[in-house]
Amino acid sequence: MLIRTPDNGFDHGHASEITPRGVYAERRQLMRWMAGGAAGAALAGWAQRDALAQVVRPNKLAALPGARSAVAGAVTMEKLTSYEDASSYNNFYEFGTDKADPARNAHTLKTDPWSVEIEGLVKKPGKYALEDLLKLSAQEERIYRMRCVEGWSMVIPWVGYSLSALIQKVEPQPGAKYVEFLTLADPKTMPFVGSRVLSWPYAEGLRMDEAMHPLTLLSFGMYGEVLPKQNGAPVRLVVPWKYGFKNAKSIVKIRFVDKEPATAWNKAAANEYGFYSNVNPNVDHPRWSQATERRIGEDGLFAKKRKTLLFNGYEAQVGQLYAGMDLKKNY
Ligand SMILES: Nc1nc2c(c(=O)[nH]1)N[C@H]1C(S)=C(S)[C@@H](COP(=O)(O)O)O[C@H]1N2
Ligand SMILES: [Mo]
Repeated sequence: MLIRTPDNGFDHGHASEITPRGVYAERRQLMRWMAGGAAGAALAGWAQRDALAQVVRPNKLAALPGARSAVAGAVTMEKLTSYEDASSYNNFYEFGTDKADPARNAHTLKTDPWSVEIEGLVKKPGKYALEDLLKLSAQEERIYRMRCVEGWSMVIPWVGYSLSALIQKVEPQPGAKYVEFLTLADPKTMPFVGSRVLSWPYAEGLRMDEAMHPLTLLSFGMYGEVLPKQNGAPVRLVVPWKYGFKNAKSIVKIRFVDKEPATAWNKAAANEYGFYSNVNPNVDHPRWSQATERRIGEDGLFAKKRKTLLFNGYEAQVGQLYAGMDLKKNY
């Protein structure tokens, strides 16, 4: 989602964002075999996850299992994106603007010790240690589609719990209408903080009812392990009906506010990235269509694009949040 500014000279349009992937033919064939047909149904989810971990994970991170979530809509049976793709094709601009940069550069991120500061219109503000956040509620596994504004998607088994569990614990005041998320901006460990592509720290926001929706996940892991650094360790947001950029990584501050907070991408290009950022095939990005998407892992020369679904397919769960709103205006 690189944008053009007079001084960075970047102009990555749509097509060039979809960098051709290396072909790992044998591995992919194996995955297809594992996930295909009847075997696929049996191997979907847990078993497939374990199989994936064994096949593509030579150096595992610490285990972080979660019980399968019972939240409505929290588990899609679609084929999982391989761990390798999900952890090597990333957006994390603090570590560079190329999709391969985060996996290359994020090793410098220090995730221990870590704490998240809760502040603003809330009865129990304070600094919450990661260890305490991890235990605040039971860890669940949720298999979500993730759709990036650039036109690609993945299916990832996240581990975490509903953000609402944390919000209830810290007791927002009645005046709190929005939740703002601020992420780490440490120039010593993040080589691109200080670049002028975005203003730092990376900021995101949700309306209170969006933040309280059971599908909104505070995530600590994926594929049964703690998050890799390039995926936003040690704690990030996953909001499956919104474009990927709403999913703030490496969160250090959660602030309860009364007004719609500024967000990093909206500040960078307000006409391209609105506050809501709901996945919507009917509202084009000014420079490209949002009607279709490419599933990462299916990007062979002849792979068909998929139709993008309203709210990324989560309309039954979240459509009500936007009843009566003009989604063309509130993009
Ligand atoms: N702090 C921070 N969070 C971020 C970003 C970023 O650049 N910095 N990029 C966003 C974008 S554009 C996307 S698509 C997702 C990508 O998450 P993933 O790499 O785990 O797939 O992270 C989002 N969260
Ligand atoms: Mo994105």
